[in-house]
Amino acid sequence: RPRVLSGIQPTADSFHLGNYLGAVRNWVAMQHTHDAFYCVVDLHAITMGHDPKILRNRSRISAAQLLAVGLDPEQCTLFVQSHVPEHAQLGWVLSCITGFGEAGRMVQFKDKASKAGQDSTTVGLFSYPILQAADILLYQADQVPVGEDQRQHLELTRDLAQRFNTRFGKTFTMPSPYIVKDTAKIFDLQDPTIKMSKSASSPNGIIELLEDPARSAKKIKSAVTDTGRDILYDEENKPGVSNLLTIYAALTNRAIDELLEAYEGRGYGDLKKDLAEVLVEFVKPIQERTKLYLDDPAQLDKVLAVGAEKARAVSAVTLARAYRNVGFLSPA
Ligand code: AQP
Repeated sequence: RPRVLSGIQPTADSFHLGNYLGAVRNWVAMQHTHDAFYCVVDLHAITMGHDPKILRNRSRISAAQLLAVGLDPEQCTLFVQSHVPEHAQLGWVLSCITGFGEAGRMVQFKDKASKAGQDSTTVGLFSYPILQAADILLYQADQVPVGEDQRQHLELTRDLAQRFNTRFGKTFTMPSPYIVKDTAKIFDLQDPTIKMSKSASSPNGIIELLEDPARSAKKIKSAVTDTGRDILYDEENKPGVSNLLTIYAALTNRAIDELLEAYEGRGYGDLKKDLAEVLVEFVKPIQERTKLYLDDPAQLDKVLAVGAEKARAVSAVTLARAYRNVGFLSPA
């Protein structure tokens, strides 16, 4: 079976629909076809400033949500990044073969740094994509299921794998991004020209899986739509309606063409009302299951402990090989 690795940051009290449709939904599918490793990347979550108590809580909420949307610890390895010290260890080695200019060209870093300002921008935020490369390469992943916003980081990962292998001998598998075109970028409901995002979206622009479903329904109904009245899929001229169609199609497993046919001659209001209902029915069981997992933190911690052990069995082998190849003495 090909190997996959992906991660999600515990930086909010809930995942949003973009996280789910762009990435996590594919994780669930791939656990049945791949040797899958998924992690809650808490090391990444401290790059922008955080509160320790909130972080701890969000790490548990993230793991609970991943189980609630369908990850099965019998089918995949689910773990918390900080439980596996090899991530930080390999991150250091990779940072020593990454150019300063190369890391500085990462668009996500530039965006976040420009918003935070120089005094609040950490070195951790700068080296974030290098740690991400370590996450992936440690597991010798063949594929990395992510949203479109991660494509550049994946390119860096590939460059680093290639460079390391060329300089120090074959050590890492070359990973490929696994990006499903239809849902690679879910847009903000209030500004459908930007991606739905924890940090950049306004509260009405983002659907959180764990928020009150009535609130989600309201947000769908007040989503910005476009001029004209026809329901058409046209990303350029009708980004708002197109985004709603993408979400609708993904949640119902229907083709966009089928939806266009069903809504021919009908208005935006009908589309929004129906999508709101679909969404409410979709999130309700996820919320119930998340609550069940959170109500039993001992069991959740056990799942994560087993996951960390399985993850270490793989990552320790890769790290040892990388250390050896880079020239570190083996401990006697
Ligand atoms: N809008 C999106 N559409 C499709 N995929 C998305 N992802 C994030 N936003 C969208 C994918 O979700 C996965 C987890 O991402 P993350 O943990 O890195 O989350 P994030 O980047 O912190 O999420 P945000 O909302 O994008 O946060 P900010 O605004 O802080 O950058 C990834 O695979 C990502 O591609």
